[in-house]
Amino acid sequence: MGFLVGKRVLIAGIASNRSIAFGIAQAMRREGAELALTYQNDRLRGRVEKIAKQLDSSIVVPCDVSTDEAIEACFDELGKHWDGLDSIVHSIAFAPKEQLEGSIVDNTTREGSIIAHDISSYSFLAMARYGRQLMQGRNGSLLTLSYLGAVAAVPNYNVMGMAKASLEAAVRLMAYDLGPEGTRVNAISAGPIRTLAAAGIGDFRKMLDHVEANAPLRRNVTIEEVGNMAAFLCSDLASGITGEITYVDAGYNIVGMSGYGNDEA
Ligand code: NAD
Ligand code: 0WE
Repeated sequence: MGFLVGKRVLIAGIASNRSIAFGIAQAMRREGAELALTYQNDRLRGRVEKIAKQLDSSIVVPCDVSTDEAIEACFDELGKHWDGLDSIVHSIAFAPKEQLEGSIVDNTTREGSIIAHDISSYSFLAMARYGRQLMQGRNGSLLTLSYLGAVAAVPNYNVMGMAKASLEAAVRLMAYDLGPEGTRVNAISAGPIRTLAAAGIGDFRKMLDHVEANAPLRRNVTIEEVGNMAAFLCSDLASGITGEITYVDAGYNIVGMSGYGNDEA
């Protein structure tokens, strides 16, 4: 029997079958969870509904996280289907494209910074607030997705690095706040994966090649591998883990001298 049997999970951030959130949904479904999915806008609705069918899910609700009203409406709608919720998966990030290149000092705008932090960090906190009631008394958990750029200077990641640092701090503060009611809060810091969010990034191939050449495992990670860690973290197997950032990156983050000792410069 799967280790998520009887768990109800809301998953936000599926845009395609390459999305990290899709890998997470598949792994959780495999382990027996019941899933509800959100979609950002009408452009994505049909696609997410099709994916929901594959995952035996009939709960598909809109949730553009740029307003509290939409987030509140999403949980109101969910409450019509479910009388309780065990986990929320937040797999959402956005910064205006032109913010993700060149000099962070020259190119970052006040507006770009506000959007990046709003959509990529604050929205996780807001989802926790509006989901809190449904999660009462179930020893549930919240999960978000981060990236190495939160804690190290990654070229071009720029203001998204600031937003991910804020997100990781939010994980710790939320874990401290919600711990007394039994709710755990964690993040997975994933290695680079070719998704829609990566599609717009120049030189992404070069980053994947760099990780493949230098990560201890000498390869990149998959959405299936991130999905397995997500399923574990949201399960009772992880009942003692909260406030933690877990790397699923083929070990790349522990290397202290990338390139030295292999053929890459
Ligand atoms: P993706 O494009 O498949 O998913 C990003 C999702 O964010 C989409 O579903 C999109 O609809 C959603 N989104 C953006 N703005 C939104 C809004 N205003 N309201 C609601 N939803 C909104 O890409 P992905 O790579 O699967 O990204 C998921 C998460 O994983 C992000 O937090 C990203 O930072 C993180 N991450 C990605 C990588 C990578 O290399 N792909 C690595 C580490 C972490
Ligand atoms: O978190 C991310 C990407 C998030 C992202 C992607 C986009 C592309 C389209 C946020 N906003 C936007 N806005 C858009 O208009 N990653 C971890 C993937 C990623 O993005 C990078 C990376 C990596 C890795 C950008 C620069 C350098 C490295």
